[in-house]
Amino acid sequence: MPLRRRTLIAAGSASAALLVLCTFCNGPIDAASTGCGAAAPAASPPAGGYTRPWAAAAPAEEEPAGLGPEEEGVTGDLNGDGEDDLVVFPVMEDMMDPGEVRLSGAEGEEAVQSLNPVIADSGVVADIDGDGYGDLVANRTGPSVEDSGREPGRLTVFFGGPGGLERGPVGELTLDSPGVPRDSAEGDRFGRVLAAGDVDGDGRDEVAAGVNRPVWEGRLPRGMGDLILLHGGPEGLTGEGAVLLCPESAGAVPFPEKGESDPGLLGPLDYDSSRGLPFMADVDGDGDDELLVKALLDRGRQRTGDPEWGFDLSGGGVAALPSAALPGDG
Ligand SMILES: [Ca+2]
Ligand SMILES: [Ca+2]
Ligand SMILES: [Ca+2]
Ligand SMILES: [Ca+2]
Repeated sequence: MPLRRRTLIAAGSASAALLVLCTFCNGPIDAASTGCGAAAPAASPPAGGYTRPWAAAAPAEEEPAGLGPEEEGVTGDLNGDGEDDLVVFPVMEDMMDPGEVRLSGAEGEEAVQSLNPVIADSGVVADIDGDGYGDLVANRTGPSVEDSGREPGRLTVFFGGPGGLERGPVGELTLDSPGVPRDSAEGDRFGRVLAAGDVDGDGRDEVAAGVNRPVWEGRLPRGMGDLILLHGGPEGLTGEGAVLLCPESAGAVPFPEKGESDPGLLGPLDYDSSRGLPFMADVDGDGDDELLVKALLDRGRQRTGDPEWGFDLSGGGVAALPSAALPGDG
């Protein structure tokens, strides 16, 4: 995206100059340390152009209905009745309590299922094993409030069925699991941001998990994140065939954050997860989902209307969907 790069240089401000200088004086995050060296080949747009299902598929601006003031949550159909169930993650003072699932169509004690013993702060509902029931992929937090943002990220799966959550947690996955790129590290935030969809049309959903870049100069990198594509199966998520996806390889370029000298990337996640939102949708109409990232351009949670970049991951390949190839609002 040459336009954005020109804008950065033309700004000519002290902060922009500082940004460029400090990118190098502080020791750049290079390809060797991140595995983010090569640009992905550009995907060929479909003859009729990309469609815009992302308007419906993109994460909603507002939290799901039914959440309390100290709760966050995600929705999806775990018990297969066609209605969304609500997965609740306590936050603030209750953040070390296990979350719960509030099932659609159930009453009394059966209406609520605890995620105990898992303490999670985010998740996504996806059909990991392809049986037609939504499954919950949960991001486990650390053992205490202090550790929750610093402990290496861990993902676990609860399988859905007619009774809601029927099996799990199973298959805990970290950056140290066999086949997963990168290594676990303090503050890696692996899985704090999640998206799911079927990228290869085999009936099982894949999961894209956000991951912060490695610490450098003792500092946790803010706003510098990538995604790792993970495959699922009957025993949960596996590292086999995992793929590291970097913003730069889809043509995204760094830009300065308003009021800060930190370099920020147009990346999928931030340390506080407010930088970008990944999601999946079939934008070329071939029946497989593409992975898209909607950028959050500032701390005010202002979200752009369209995805900024993404990848077509069908057929085991990695092809870039830079914003220039995706239609805008016009
Ligand atoms: Ca349901
Ligand atoms: Ca399932
Ligand atoms: Ca699949
Ligand atoms: Ca597609």
